[in-house]
Amino acid sequence: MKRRNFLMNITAAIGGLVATKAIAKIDHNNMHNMVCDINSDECQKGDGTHQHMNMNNNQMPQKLLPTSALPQGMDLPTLTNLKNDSNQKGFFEATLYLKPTKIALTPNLITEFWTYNGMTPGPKIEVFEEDHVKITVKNELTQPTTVHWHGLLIPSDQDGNPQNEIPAGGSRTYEFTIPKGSAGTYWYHPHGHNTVAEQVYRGLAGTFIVRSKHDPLTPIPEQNWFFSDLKLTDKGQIADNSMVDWMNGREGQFVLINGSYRPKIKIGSATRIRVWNACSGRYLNLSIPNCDVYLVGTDGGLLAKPYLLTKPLLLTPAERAELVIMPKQTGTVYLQSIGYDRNKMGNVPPEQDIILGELVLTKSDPITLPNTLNQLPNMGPAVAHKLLEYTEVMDMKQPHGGMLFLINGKRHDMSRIDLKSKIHDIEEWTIFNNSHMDHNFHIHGAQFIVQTHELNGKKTQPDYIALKDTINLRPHEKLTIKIQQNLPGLRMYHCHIIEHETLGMMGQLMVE
Ligand SMILES: [Cu+2]
Repeated sequence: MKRRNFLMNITAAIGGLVATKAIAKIDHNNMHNMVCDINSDECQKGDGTHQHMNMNNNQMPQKLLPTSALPQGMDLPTLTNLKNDSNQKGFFEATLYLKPTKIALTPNLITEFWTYNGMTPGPKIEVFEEDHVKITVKNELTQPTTVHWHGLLIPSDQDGNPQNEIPAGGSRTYEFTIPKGSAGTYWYHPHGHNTVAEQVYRGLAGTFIVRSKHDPLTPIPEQNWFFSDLKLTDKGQIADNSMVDWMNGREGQFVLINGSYRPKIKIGSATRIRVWNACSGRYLNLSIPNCDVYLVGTDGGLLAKPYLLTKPLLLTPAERAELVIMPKQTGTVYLQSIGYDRNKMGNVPPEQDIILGELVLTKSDPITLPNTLNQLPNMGPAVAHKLLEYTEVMDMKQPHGGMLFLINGKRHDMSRIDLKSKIHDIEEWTIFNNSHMDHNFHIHGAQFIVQTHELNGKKTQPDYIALKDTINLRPHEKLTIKIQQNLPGLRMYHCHIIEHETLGMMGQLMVE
């Protein structure tokens, strides 16, 4: 009997579900030991093998909670501050407890998250430039963790590298001084070995704001929009990653702002908004209708001068922005993420616009923003050059559907130093996304300035000069950045689609 007939007979006899399993097993055996570039001809021969692999290695579909199960339209919650236990001026001392926490999303829906101090997002840390920070972390989870202070310019041994894990039940104290001139919008999240994806999607992430005593935007009222992604099973519990999540980066059915689903956000006058994309894999392409929207800051602090946005603001996972929003009309509009095609793998539905919240606008007199916001470092000529290449390969011996995401042909290895830099050297890095889907690039220990984008043979310069620690790359895009590491030690660089980072797309830089 031919295989096709054989499978049809099984389907007829015992139902489609089991037959699907049988196909999966046969295809898996056929593909065993296969290693290929996902874009190569070998990987996509006419039998559609590539497509089958994406489908057949998928887990049984998980039933998800309908989006109608969570309340919408609540007032945007404010983020709770982490209490400073010190009375000493210029000193911030506190404790973060990591623990499983049951949270009632509705009176009938109790979800177990992993939290910092019982809340998700974790408590907001707010300090001034030059403050000394001492934070003790008590790990009450059953797996090791670290805390990475994303974007902050602090010593590498205090930055939560995967080599420095806090064991389950253990604790450690992180201690660092916030450098002068580094006021900006940062965050903290775990960075342990192979555990980041799960720890973040279970709720571990929080905001970290560094203030300047000479902030040119100080009189403007502020809001914080911390975007996170939540995927709940029909039982209301945090869903495991599916194969599609591992391939494309996890996306849940709920996008939350400050932990609330589609909240109501009141903007009664010109308002400064700090925005975080703390989603594991979701790209946000923010549309804020009926307002003048000025971009005033990025990952590492304020821009040199305000930049009026004329299109949606793309924020990829881990990127931050500071905006000043001035309502032009009174009324209620949707805050949306406009569908952005990042060339996901597999049979996934086309990207759609999604509603993130409801903006209740009150027209107010526009304010004049200062012409100059910040003095950005003038990086001179580069004295060293580095080249990174992102690729994707399939290796059916690997878990999570067999995808590996590589930098310079290698997957992350904690014991290997991939690159070396001399402390204080100004370097030019070229990052080449030699793959078919968008990835972003994040590096620890420094804020860089993008010099050029190159796509389809066309070189362009960024629309504005900005301090960045995370930046997106389109498929086959080449990006050059200038970067200076001013502290010695080991630094990680990686794609911040957390599943890709976990599946290998991370490297290690030693600064000496
Ligand atoms: Cu990636």
